[in-house]
Amino acid sequence: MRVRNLKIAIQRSGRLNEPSVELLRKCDIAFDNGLAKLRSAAYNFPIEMLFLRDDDIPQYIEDGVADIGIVGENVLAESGSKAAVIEKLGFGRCRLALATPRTFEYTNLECLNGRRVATSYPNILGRFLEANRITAEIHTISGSVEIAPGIGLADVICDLVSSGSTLFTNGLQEVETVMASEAVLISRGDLGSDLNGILERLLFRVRAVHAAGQNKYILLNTPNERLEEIRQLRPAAFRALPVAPDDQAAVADLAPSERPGRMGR
Ligand code: PRT
Ligand code: ZN
Repeated sequence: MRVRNLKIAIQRSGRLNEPSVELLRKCDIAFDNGLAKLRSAAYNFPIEMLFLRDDDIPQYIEDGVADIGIVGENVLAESGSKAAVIEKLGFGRCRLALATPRTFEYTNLECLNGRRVATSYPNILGRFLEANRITAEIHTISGSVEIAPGIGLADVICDLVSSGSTLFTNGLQEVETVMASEAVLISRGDLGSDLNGILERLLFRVRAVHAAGQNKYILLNTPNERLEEIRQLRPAAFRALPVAPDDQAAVADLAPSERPGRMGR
């Protein structure tokens, strides 16, 4: 029997679409990605992409419409879905934060007792307030949360923040982090051995892309007499090519991107 394709749900348009598509392409998965397309099968890997609204992805995975998906941890936590996180992806980083007007004299969470908080994340916020024994009124709104205090709808907001400029331009100050978030690969628990095999192959590639992004390939020319000195500093470095003139060599090495190794003075 022919094994069916693994189905991966990714955001159709929005902040996670481009990095998700780019990740799959870096995994050497070739597919068409027209905006009008809702699904697209890869030409060279047993996977099919489903392009969906991010909020719907956890439910589609639970219902078996998709097997795996890429969403923000914030969306997964809000959905209450049982889909499991199988890999953190390192993009779409942000935080769900509480913010007040800058005129609000905030000292600690107790200041929120009895206040109205506007958010698109009532479930995460409700759990956070309960865990901290704060009684506040949650107003659920689906967008433009940052204008809620200005129009008298709420005293406080709970919204996603990355650079902080939206809060700043709306006269708000960030006062507490409710949760940190980044894009994650999520999966249904019961994929069966064939689909799990495809998922393992995909994960191997995702991890290789991640590892490659954390290293720099160093290639330099050096006089032959300094080769030994380089080997002392970078034992894994190797003589890649002889180069002209004869007393020179090209040396190659891998070094972590954040802290490139010193290969000489
Ligand atoms: O249409 P669909 O439902 O699929 O998309 P969406 O509009 O719900 O989501 P989208 O594309 O805005 O965000 C998708 C995911 O990106 C979120 O669920 C987060 O996991 C992640 N992400 C990362 C962000 C941000 N950073 C972010 N800054 N999502 C939203 N924002 C918004 C925030 O709501 C606020 O309006 O950006 C504004 C704040 O940004 P700064 O830089 O001014 O702080
Ligand atoms: Zn959404």
